[in-house]
Amino acid sequence: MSRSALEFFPRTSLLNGPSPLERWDRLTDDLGGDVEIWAKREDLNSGIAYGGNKTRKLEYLAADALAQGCDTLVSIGGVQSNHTRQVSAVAAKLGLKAVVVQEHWVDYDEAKYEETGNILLSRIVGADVRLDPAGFDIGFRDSWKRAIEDVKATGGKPYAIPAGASDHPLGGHGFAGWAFEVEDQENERGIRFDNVIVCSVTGSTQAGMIAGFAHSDRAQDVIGIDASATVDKTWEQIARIARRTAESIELGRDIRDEEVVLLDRWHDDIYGIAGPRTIEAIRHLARVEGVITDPVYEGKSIAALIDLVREGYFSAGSKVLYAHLGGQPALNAYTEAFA
Ligand code: 5PA
Repeated sequence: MSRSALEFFPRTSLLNGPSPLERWDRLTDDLGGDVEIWAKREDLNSGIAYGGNKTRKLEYLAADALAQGCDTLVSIGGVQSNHTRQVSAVAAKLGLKAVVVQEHWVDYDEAKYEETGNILLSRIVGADVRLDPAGFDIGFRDSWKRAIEDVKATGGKPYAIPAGASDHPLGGHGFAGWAFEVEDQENERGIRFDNVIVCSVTGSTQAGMIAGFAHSDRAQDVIGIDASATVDKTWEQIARIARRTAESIELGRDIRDEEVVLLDRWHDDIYGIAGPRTIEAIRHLARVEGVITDPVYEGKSIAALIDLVREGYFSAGSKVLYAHLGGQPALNAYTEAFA
């Protein structure tokens, strides 16, 4: 009974209850009306510095940090990381400190890229923001290990959170809970989704969904859209975290390789920069539904959703759930992409 096993893990409340579930009527009609498009709005999940997918994951990691008596959250991401902004804001909310390493994951030199958007918010909430020249990689990083050692050296007690809160024993739990939350919302409304579309980079969002939905044999209905452009690494990380999470929440069986579905046609060949199709998809969703997505993550998965519906990937009458994971604050650092 994996659902009840998840309930044994301590959780610090950071969300405004279940995230909103909505039908996107105009996008459904715009794409021909045969496939119903719904969205679950993790971009609206919390009042803490705009929330997003990491805030849901951090409910479990923050509880662990507090239980261990840690006083500083230490994490890492790119300059415009949504994750480090959410770690910084959650630290503020809980009365902890935050040290966040911002690596040079993206070669994008718009003016004020290192000053506006997410990094501005991290500074406003009081994080110790450290810029580092290293390039993109979702693995464990020396700069992050150094930051952890620095906190110890100055008498602090660090809580280490890897990129995207992913490669961590509790990284998948938040989105395993998301899968159960979707099933509750389905039951309340008397509907059932045939597929979920989710953007993947560091992997624990999709991995958690897989571990959660596996208990009702729906894991293979979760379609990951790679935005890392290092697809093999991301697939391997999703599979590893899904297996670890499934074991931790007592699924009672292993996750099969075919339950880890990651499509690789929408990453625009590079992490962190949007190609013309992504920009077009962002404008399209915005003009049809008034919903904003970003050029690094959600714009890529929206482009995939639109293309897949147009290509007839989903059978007529099916219901597709788009997981909107947040990320809009980065837009201010990408104004030239919309010039
Ligand atoms: C991110 C990640 P995963 O990393 O869990 O696969 O999630 C991908 C994702 N959508 C999807 C948004 C808005 C995201 O922010 N962001 C990272 C960051 O540093 O912000 C971890 C890469």
